[in-house]
Formats: sequence, structure tokens, C-alpha cells
Amino acid sequence: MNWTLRWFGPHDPVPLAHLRQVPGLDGVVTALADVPAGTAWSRAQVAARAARLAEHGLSWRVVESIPVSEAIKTGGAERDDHVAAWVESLRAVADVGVTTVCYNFMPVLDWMRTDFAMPLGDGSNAMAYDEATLQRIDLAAGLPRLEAWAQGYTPTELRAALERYADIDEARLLDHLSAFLRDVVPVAEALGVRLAIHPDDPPWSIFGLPRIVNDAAGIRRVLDAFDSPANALTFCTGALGARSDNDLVAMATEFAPRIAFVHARNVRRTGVRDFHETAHLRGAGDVDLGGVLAVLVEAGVDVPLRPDHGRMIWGEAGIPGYGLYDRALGLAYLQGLAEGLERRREAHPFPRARV
Ligand code: DNO
Repeated sequence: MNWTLRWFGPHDPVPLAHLRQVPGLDGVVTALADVPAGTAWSRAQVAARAARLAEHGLSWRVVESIPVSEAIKTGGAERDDHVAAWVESLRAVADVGVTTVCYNFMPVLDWMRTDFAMPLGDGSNAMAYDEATLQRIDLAAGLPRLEAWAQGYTPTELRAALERYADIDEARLLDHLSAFLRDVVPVAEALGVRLAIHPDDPPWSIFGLPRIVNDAAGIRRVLDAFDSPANALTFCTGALGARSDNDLVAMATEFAPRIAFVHARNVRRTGVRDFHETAHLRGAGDVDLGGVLAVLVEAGVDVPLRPDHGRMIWGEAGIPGYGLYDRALGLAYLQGLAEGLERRREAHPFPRARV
């Protein structure tokens, strides 16, 4: 595994000087979050970010994310220009050594939560999602921009964005994604970059919007839409694990050759469409991170992995899910697990799947 942590940029409350002290960290996952979707990242901006990381001795191999614009997802008038801009950003990051680009194809919103600081009873807090609370959200008020979202919406913008999906069902959204893949995957292949789509979070439709990457069948459709190792998956155990019918170990086994990036996150399911996030440790939530890691190690999947969404502990304040302390604990846990699995494999080699 290539051990990474996400850094949101110069305004991230976690300084790079602290990230570099995390044991065994191979690199940082970051993006130019201030550039709006549909606009190309300039080579100067990309080079400046790479230089900033290099000053701290941190490498940048993974971008999360180059955002996909609404025009691309809806097949709007600016679609071709926005794809061209996306490709320009892709070329710029490949030039500074990036080999994995995470993105998502969730309409209007990126991931969604209904509580960003739910007390867990021990003085810590974590993010939570509750379907009944979601249904009560008044979309007429718009949605504020959150740090980890590509964008926020004023009431008028949100109404317009939702209206654009009035006649877009799941099949049409998949057509738009397939067209996007036909345009970008060949470029990625030529550049030696793997594109890693992030699953829908939560893994079901919200606000009546179509969502197509949330179970094995949906992921199969996306991977089959363009058969190339460069058309790959971000295996997010937290997003997929919020649904009890997603068997993560079976999915990791099936998709191993196409997993280009791993988000290791744990969630406790509290209802069919309700959950909260937890520590990464076994038993803290319902996700079997050890089981998933065992599959990946056995299959020889050697890709970037980052512990995702920790709790807020020890009084740390910051971007929900992205405090340093609990993510660092999660990383150490995962590193220990992987070391144990690798030592076992060295002592008792077992046949490895070819990937
Ligand atoms: C949440 C993240 C997502 C992810 C995007 C990928 O914390 O996992 O925001 O970065 O969905 O495009």
C-alpha cells in the first residue's frame, strides 16, 4: 500500500509540517479546490501546489478531485468545453507526477450528511446521516459550500441545478458518464494516469436525483462502459459500507484489478438509510476493514490508500471528518493490519491473483 492523507490546501487547519510527522506517510492527496468545475487548472497553479508539498518532503501522486461539472453530467451546452478543460487539468497534474485522479459523478451534490458533529458519548463527535432529517431539509434555502464539497448553492442556483435533472434518469446519467469516459480514459491511458471514480455517498438517491455508483451492479456497469485499467474505482469502504446489502469483501475481490485508490472509513449503520461514522478500528463500526485489506494484500493491489473521515477527538477543531488525530490513529491501525498480512504472506506464501 501507498499510505496517504488528504490535505485541502493552504487554508487546511492541519499544517503540512504536522502531516510530515505521521509515521510511514508516503504522500499527500490534494486538489486545487478553489478552481470552479469546468475551468482548467493552470500549469502554474499545479506547479505551485507541487512545490509547496515538496518543501515539506511530501510527494503528490493522487489528485482528489478534478471536479466534473454539472454540464458534463447533464450533457449541457458547455459540456465539450468543460471536458476539454478537465483534460487540460489532467495533463497538468500528470506533468508533475500524479498517477491517480479521483472524481465523482454525483448530480448536484458531492457527499451528504445531516449532522456534521454528532456526539458519540465519549466526548468525541463524528458525522452522521439520517434519512428522515434529510427529507426535512428545505432546499428552497440553498446549500452552503462545505470545505470538502466542490461547491455550494444559493437558493436560485440550487433550484436551477435540480431542474436540470428533471428528465435525466439513471440510464441517461450513465450515458453521460460513458461519453465522458470515452473522451478522457484514452488520454489518461496515454499519460499513465488511472481515473478512480468515487462511489455515491450516501449510496442511494437523495433529493430524487439519479445516482449510479453505489452497489456491485452499478460499479460493474461503469467499469464495463470502458474496459481499461485507467477506468478504475476509488474503493470507499465508508460510502459503500453504509448499505448492508453491499458485501465489501466480495466487492473488493471482484473489483481488485480495477481498484486504483482506497478510502478506508468505518460507519455504524443505525437504520436502513441511517448511519454515523466511527473510529476505523475493528468493531467500532460495521465495516470489516481488515477483511477488505486482506483481499487487497492477497490480490497484490498496491495502490494509494488513505484513512478517510475520522472522528473529532481530543478537542481538535477543523474540517468535519478531516481532523488529524483520528485519521492518524486510523492510519496506524491500517498500517499495522497490512504489516501483519504481509508478514503472514512472506512466511506462508499463498497464490496471488493476477492483476
Ligand atoms: C468526502 C470525500 C468526497 C470525495 C469526492 C471525490 O470526504 O470522500 O468528497 O472527495 O466525492 O470526487
